[in-house]
Amino acid sequence: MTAPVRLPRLIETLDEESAAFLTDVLTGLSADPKTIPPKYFYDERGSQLFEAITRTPEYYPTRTEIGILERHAGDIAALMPKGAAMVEFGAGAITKARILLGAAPIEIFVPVDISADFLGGEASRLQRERPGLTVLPVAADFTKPFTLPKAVAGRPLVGFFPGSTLGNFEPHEAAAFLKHAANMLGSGSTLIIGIDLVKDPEVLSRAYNDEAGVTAAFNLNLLRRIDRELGADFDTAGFWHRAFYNRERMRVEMHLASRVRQRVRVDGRCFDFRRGETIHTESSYKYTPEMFRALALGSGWTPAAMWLDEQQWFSVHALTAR
Ligand code: AVJ
Repeated sequence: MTAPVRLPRLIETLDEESAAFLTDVLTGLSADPKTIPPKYFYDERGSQLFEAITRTPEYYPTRTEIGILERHAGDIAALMPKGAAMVEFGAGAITKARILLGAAPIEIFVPVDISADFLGGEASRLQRERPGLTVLPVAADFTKPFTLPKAVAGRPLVGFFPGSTLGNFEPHEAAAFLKHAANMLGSGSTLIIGIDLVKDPEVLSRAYNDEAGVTAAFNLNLLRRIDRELGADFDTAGFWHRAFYNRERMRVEMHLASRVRQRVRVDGRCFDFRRGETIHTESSYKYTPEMFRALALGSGWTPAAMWLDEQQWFSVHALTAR
């Protein structure tokens, strides 16, 4: 008798993922104004381009947050129970977690990221570096409920959500995410979260319009990905990167603006663009410390501590789940 054929789990997940990608793109391009969720920036090339953005002189958030984590690693680690499991949402290159893992009594590390290939490589590199730590990567869209590995059951849990990724969420989505994280990690757990702060609009605008054009390439890569994975016919030369700070809404907006009047096909469907019409690809909300603490307080968390850099450009908060 032959054993039943088992499809590798990764393949099934990928099919589900590209179906969701297609649905989200068709829905977003049918909307007025047109929009595509920023989580789709992160294919392998997009993840690499994001890492390159963090090295541009204009993009201050990454190096500022790393400075805060390094300077206060001891204080942050002191809030973590011994034997804790740390869950990082949107782990990417795992640079920032390494700082905390070096200072805190964490025994299990669960990096969660939507970019499965990138995550796998980074997780095995970390595991080789730290044989005493158990690294259990989870490839998942952390904006939706997902299952934690069984090995963390009974451990005190610490969530880690750096990079101001929460800023990508609309305010109501940010509240929903924080509630979902509080439920998943459980009452008494800790969340360490990095939040970019409101500041001089010039500084904000420059951070999303770097001279070298890395952010532009990152934004335009989304169209390449749609062409490649969904068989669309976007011509990237027909669009330009547009980013600005929207003061009323306290957010940086990124758009892809059509240089001409044109028609684009995605999966057999036509989408018309007026000259100058944009696809809104990302919002990056900025908070004041007070606004963020109020959001946390209303979403199941009690603010416990906050650390800032000298210029007060970026904040790292410790929250406790009620
Ligand atoms: C990873 C969402 C925090 O909004 O600053 C960087 C992504 N976009 N440059 C941000 C991003 C353009 C970044 N986050």
